[in-house]
Amino acid sequence: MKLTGVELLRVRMPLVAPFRTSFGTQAERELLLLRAVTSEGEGWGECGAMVDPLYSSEYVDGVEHVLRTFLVPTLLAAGDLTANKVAPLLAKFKGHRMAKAALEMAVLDAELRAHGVSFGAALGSTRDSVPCGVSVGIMDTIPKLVDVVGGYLEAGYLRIKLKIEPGWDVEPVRAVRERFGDDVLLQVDANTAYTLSDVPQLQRLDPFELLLIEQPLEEEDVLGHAELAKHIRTPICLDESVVSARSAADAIKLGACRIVNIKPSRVGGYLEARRVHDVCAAHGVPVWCGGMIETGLGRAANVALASLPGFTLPGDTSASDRFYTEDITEPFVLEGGRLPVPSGPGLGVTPIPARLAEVTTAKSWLAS
Ligand code: SMG
Ligand code: MG
Repeated sequence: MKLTGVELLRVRMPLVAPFRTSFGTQAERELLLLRAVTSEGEGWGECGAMVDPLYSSEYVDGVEHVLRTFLVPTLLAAGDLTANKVAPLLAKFKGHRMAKAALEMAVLDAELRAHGVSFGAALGSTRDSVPCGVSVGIMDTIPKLVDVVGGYLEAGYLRIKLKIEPGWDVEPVRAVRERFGDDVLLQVDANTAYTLSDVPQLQRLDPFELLLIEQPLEEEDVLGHAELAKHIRTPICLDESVVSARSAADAIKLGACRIVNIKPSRVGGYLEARRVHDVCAAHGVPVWCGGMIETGLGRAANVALASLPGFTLPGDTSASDRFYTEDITEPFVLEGGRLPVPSGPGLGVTPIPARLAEVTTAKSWLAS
């Protein structure tokens, strides 16, 4: 297969409601899509990066720049290409994992479509649907939060994740437990908002039997997480800190986490995400699939990944209508708290042309 060109599409979609995390509030999702054109057909990629470098260091304009200047030209010049060659070809460029992940995803999609193989089959799927959780933002009031959580439980979500930050942690958790009971699978995500001086406050979450606390401390503080783990009962799950299979192995060995959130964009692509899964499985560490407010394209690939055997916890693989009134693909619809794993070639979904045109704010074509 030869890569002949890549189209970069800048897309902007309103969210059904603002999504507030410990690092900011988002009312719309602006992201980058890639259409890889190859000698065997085309494939789609989606980049997890947000407009501002607040979740991690990457951001949409930076991704676009590194793709245009370094990553895409390298693959265009590479001659015979397979998805497995993408990461080794791009390895000399440090970092920029979200940019690399999007490009690899587009090449992988093109390759799999050409061979008539689905993402799920290629990655090692063992199920045809996956259990779904939902990530619930920080709200202005506790009654509003309880209302929103009630709506998601009614919709069938099998696990609730509450975004937390100092000042919004024990009380929201208590309110959700009091209203919906101890059987609800409940977890929290701090997006690095705490420090080790918050140990006493984080200990106050212990009685609520949470599934996990996600990324309480900063990204680089793996040893801090190992220290925190000695003082709290809630299992620690790492998100931002795990950027590769190697860093996952290190974190596990150091005792920094008992569970891992796998986001393909954060670790440089679906092929590395599978290696993170394999490393965790080898250590008996449960994993689940994270989310970056994906469109139907990224969602399709995430659902495929989440159908691997080590994904034993429900992921942030919510339905399209969790964030979007109208998706750019056929929507993913919750059925009994689960989403079906697409079975068609490649991602198994494609953008609806008229819908894609509506949300596209800029396009550019890169070719050799
Ligand atoms: O796609 O359902 C989704 C979002 C899930 O909470 C979610 N993602 O840290 O896990 C996380 C956040 C990162 C993105 S927040 C803007
Ligand atoms: Mg997270």
